[in-house]
Amino acid sequence: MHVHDLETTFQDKIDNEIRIEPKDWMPEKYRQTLIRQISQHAHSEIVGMLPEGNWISRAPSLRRKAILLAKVQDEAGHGLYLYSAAETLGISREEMYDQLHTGKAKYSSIFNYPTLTWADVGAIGWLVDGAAIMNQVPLCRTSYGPYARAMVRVCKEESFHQRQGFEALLHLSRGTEDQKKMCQDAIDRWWWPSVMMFGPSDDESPNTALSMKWRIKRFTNDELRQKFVDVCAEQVKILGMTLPDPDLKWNEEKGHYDFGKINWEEFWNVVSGNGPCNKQRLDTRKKAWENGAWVREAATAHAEKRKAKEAVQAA
Ligand code: BYC
Repeated sequence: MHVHDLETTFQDKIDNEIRIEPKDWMPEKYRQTLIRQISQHAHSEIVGMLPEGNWISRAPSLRRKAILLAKVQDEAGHGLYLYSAAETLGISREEMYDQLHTGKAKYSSIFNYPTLTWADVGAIGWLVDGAAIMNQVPLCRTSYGPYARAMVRVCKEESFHQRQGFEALLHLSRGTEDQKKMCQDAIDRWWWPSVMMFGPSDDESPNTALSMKWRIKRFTNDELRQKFVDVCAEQVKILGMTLPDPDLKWNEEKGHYDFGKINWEEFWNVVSGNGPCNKQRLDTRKKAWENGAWVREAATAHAEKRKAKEAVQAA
């Protein structure tokens, strides 16, 4: 078939909600866009274990510790499904790790902020996982089959994460004066970075147009951000706390909340490697990769030994 015909057939499938599968023909740019987005998503899950992991040994009770351990472990699982989904597009896991470690691949800006108190664990669950769900529920219907299927399970787990975060904050919000202060302080620090997680505004988002045409994305960055603000502006009332935005106001005409200006300078500064924890996060990942070298070598040697043994037995 002619490339033009292949492209038409491909777009027809997309328009008719037929999933694209690994062995189907796809435009090279579609493949590259998916590798970029899925691998960056995977890196975000893995790097995302670090800020919360910081509190596992200091969780205030055994119950909180068990929940947090399970949550952080879930994030590792999400990373693994996503790396596997990206591998179906013809990139190896080693190559993806290399892109992360050399700074070629991005990961979510949000994980470059520090977790200063226990309340940060609650705020991450409520706001960061809350933002993640907003973005990921539509990805369950993304046009590439393996990515969409991975997202179904991820979303179920994320929704539990969001609730555990909210519940942890609710507990603090009904506690002592110090606990209430800690709760408000965490919300104040995590709010704007969470709003930024959705990426640049639509008129500054170079990838959105094609990703919408190919139904990789179902909503634009600004559409999802607005949904997130609308939900949180109501939920924060249940906590009896406030969001740090004096311009947050219900707009009857629009049927949405208006909100203040986003500090895009801060966003791009963090994305380009200069956030409060970028260096620390990457150094930790690189060290883990280097420290794990012997495990990878031993596993490979063992697999080869078994293969050789099986070959002898089969002969
Ligand atoms: N941080 O044209 P745009 C989680 C980059 S993990 C850093 O709008 P696109 C969790 C963007 O990559 C959450 N970079 O791009 C885990 C692009 O640069 P490149 C992660 C960002 O792809 C543990 C440039 O800016 N979720 O939930 O159309 C614990 C221009 O942007 C960010 C995902 O990865 C950012 N925030 O849209 C708790 C979801 N935003 O790549 C929770 C999947 C933008 O051209 N990804 N950039 O060099 C997506 O949905 C889309 O990739 C985005 C960006 C909406 C993020």
